[in-house]
Amino acid sequence: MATTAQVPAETSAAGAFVRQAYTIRDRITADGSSGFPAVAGRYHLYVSLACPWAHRALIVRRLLGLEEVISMSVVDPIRDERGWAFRDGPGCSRDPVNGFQFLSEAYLLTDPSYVGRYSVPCLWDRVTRRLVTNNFPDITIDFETQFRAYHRPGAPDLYPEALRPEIDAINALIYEDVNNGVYKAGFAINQAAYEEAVNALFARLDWLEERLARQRFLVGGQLTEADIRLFPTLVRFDSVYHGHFKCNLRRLVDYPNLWGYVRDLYSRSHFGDTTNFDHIKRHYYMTHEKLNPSRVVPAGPILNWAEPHQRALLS
Ligand SMILES: N[C@@H](CCC(=O)N[C@@H](CS)C(=O)NCC(=O)O)C(=O)O
Repeated sequence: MATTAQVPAETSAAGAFVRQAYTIRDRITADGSSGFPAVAGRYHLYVSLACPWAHRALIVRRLLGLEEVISMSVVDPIRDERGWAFRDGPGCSRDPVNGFQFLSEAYLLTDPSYVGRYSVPCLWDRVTRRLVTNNFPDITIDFETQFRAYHRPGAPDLYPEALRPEIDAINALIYEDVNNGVYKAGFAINQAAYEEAVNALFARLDWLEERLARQRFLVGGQLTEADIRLFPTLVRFDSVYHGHFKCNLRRLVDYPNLWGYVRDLYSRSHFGDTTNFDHIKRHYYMTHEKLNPSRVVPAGPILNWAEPHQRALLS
């Protein structure tokens, strides 16, 4: 079993946020050579609608038409010291596969000595009764490349072979400075670590703003895995990262191209309709008690996602 003991995400000696390494890292393969064959009805995806890493998997599952192939449960957005839980509530689902009350049960059945965080997204295997992976970058890539036989007719190729080097390169930059950058700013425990993260984040947003002035999508004139990974961070930006994580040099709406780009994606099937601001805001403001001890959830910001954009002219 490809799991190892680990320590939770925490802060370095210099006060910087350090993301834990992913520890359950098996892969699903079309030919079954990994021991986990891509088979309809075998796997179950656990997600939170609040979580940007899980949001990627939600979008890809729907874009590729895998809803009937890979089943899914949505955890309650409020996480306490027991971790993610299955409760009744708007937009949440119970766990129909195992009847778990807490996501920790899936981790501990997989590896009774597991000491890491019980994170979403993760993928459960009904046959071996264990988690296959909680390594979020692999989940979307395996949906895109290993489940091809089950994609809906006309499904987009989100990870085309010819574009993979460029997609991988831009994903690495965006992960470091933007996707994880907002967490590094938000969870820094001293001024220097915060400033380093926030400056790198906004330098990268400035760079993306320029790139997206000339092209509709991040790579190759078509929607790819790179856009799927950037969208969940951008769509949350003004609602949670700007205030709660102190990423406030600028708002996203102050960047005409980035704001147009994210509205363009939001208006497409399976981007806006997988975005749940109620779960997003309640999760961030009510779960990170150190950052927001009152757990009061702000009312704003008011954002007009339907504002017209001219992005089609760039195609
Ligand atoms: N597995 C990764 C990435 C996924 C992730 O961070 N998921 C968050 C939600 S956005 C989570 O489930 N955290 C659970 C926890 O910290 O207890 C990690 O834990 O760093």
